[in-house]
Amino acid sequence: MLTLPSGPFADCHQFLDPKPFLEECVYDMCVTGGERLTLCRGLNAYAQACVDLGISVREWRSRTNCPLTCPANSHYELCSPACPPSCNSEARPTNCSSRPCVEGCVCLPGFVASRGLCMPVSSCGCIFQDRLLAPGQEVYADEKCHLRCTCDGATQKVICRNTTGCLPKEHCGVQNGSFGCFPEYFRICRASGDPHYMSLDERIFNFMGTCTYLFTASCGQHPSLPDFKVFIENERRGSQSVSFVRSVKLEALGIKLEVRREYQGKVLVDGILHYLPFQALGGKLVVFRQGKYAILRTNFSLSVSYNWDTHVTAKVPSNYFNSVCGLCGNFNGDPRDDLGKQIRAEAIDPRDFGKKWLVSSHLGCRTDEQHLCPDFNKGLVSNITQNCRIFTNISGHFKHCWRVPAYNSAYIECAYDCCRMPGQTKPLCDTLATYTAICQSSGVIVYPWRTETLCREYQEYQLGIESNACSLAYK
Ligand SMILES: [Ca+2]
Repeated sequence: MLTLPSGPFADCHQFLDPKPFLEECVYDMCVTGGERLTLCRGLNAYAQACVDLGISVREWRSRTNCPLTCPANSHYELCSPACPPSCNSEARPTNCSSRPCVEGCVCLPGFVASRGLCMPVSSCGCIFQDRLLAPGQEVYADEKCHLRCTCDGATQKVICRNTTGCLPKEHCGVQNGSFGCFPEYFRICRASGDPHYMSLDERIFNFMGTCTYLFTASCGQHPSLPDFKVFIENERRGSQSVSFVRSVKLEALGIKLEVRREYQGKVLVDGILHYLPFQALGGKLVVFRQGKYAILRTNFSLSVSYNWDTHVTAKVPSNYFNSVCGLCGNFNGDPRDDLGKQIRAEAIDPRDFGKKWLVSSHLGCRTDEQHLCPDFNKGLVSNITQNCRIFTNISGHFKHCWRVPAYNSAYIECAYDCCRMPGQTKPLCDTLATYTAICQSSGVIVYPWRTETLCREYQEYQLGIESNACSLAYK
């Protein structure tokens, strides 16, 4: 067929000698035992060489049974345009109209060629200030974050509008390589131990409820900021008067994420169990593991962590200032009003506050647990002081932690837990682990404190330091 004077390649013979192609084809067919694919490849080589010289060949594929497989949303054509429509029409070669047609796959109407495939025109994105924007992507076109431009996928045009600029408690600048409005700062709320709470405004209180509560949620924020809700479910473990976190839920961007104590290393996404790391909505929500913690992070700078055991944090960006509610308080910079407004000189009872944020009750859960230490006696006090001295030792393992504001409550929490659960070492170990994480997350070094006799059961979770370094005795 390659050399037939009346064959499909005849028009090309005077420009390109087909004999070497014929010889090569025969040789390859001999080597492969007459394989059809080899024949197709040999014929295609000559057809392609002719097209490259600007010579069109006639239809040869059907009579040789060498069909061309075309990607989705395209069909085969013997004579198709040399420069098919693509997302970037400006990048088209200038001499397209004078080029002869080529054999190949042609995208169906409404689709364009992109990286060897046919994509819907609406997925092309826009070219703006010499950069490519994805459909729906928004950027600022000025240095003060006032002119906001959006790529319209349907038209590939960028639409710009004037805005009032960044929200209060946001700054306009560059972060992680992208330019836009970002929170000025963050505040952390946490529940730890049995459990102790520290609100976003750093109010510390104890609340022993064992039901499900609203930990923190958006409440009346700016309309451009997404809604979110973080719930914690507590449980009683052993002791009758204390509670621990059993589950943390984050609802944001239409997805429900839950990290439960019984599913170590995993996350429930809308009720279905997934291994970590996990991401949804093209990375707008991600869940990954960092040390002993599950980190749930959103694209609007809110993140939640839980160590599948006792310690939960919610890191809230400053653009939600004075626009959150729940056990973590209102985030208005004033710790005094975090348990609600004080009426006259009466002390505020965290149980009343906790009741306010009760979301659901499971069988046997209680919100009105006594929160005072029942058998607080002098013997116990000295015992507590002994156990918790590790936190107050100014030259000890936590000696650099004093510059971390949240560390101030470490000793109180430790004493409280030891009082609640006398004779047990787990509360002390948990408090030590919690404050290790708090100090380390502030970039402060904590010296290895686990020993053969203290908190030995977690030896495998060392601080990333060789285990012999931990023989430093706790005194
Ligand atoms: Ca407050």
